[in-house]
Amino acid sequence: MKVRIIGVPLDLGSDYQGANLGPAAIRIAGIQEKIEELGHDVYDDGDLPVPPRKSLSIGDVHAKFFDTIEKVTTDLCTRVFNALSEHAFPVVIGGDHAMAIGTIAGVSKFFKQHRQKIGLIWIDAHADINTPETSPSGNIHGMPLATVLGMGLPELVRIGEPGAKLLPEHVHLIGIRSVDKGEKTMLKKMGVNFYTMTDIDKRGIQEIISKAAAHLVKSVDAIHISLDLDGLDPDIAPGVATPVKGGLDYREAHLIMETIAETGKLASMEVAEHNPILDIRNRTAETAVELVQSALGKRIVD
Ligand SMILES: [Mn+2]
Repeated sequence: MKVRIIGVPLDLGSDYQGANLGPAAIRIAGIQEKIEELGHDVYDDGDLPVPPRKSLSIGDVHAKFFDTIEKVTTDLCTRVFNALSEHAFPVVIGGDHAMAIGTIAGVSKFFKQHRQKIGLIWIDAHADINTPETSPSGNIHGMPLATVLGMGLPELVRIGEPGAKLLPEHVHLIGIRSVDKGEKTMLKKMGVNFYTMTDIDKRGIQEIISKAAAHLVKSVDAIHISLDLDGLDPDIAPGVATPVKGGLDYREAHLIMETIAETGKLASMEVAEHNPILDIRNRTAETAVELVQSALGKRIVD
């Protein structure tokens, strides 16, 4: 398989600086070589241009830096669409999670063109389903799931194509443990499938991800994984802006990747929120690379 790595050095979606260094740290952890080890042809497209924070004004305090985020995610949408059009598997490395607006717009645009439906596995400590009206911080990295479902800032919702990029019932949100008040209402109203850490404690990740995978296999044509590294436990992924205790452990996260890989429908993947400033000896980037390997077919015994 042909794989394209697309770097998105974006940290404008968060108040905390440093996620713009994420792509570099993930490359240092060997993402290209580790994917090549699995027998894939890997092309690194380098990083998308993102202007420095100091050259910009915040703009709307309810959706900070939205005009620049609009430009970057529009660019990303095109890159992801082009990669899929040449039968490559895009691996998008970030960068804060606002980038998912562009990645998913590109994936959606490509599969809609072929009259195919997409499903989404979204791993996160947070629900990312705020809108400018509900967000306590105005940080767009807390809004991407709402945006791809067609809710929130019109300038971001219309990226790629107007409106929602997929159906809420085709979203499986896994690992949440820090959800804002407005988001709780939104999650239930939208009808997204979600699994809190309590659900995972009670039912086990194996049951949850097997059922989610089986559901997507019968209802969609292609699956995208949006992996926010803060969905993982801070012990294995300390390098994130908004860590929350009690996350997915190392093997739980790998089982999610392995199970989705086994569906044969995984079409694209992104890894968001790595902040090397906060990391410990690049541990988070290494974890991220290992999870990408599992998603792309690595098995303990082949
Ligand atoms: Mn997130």
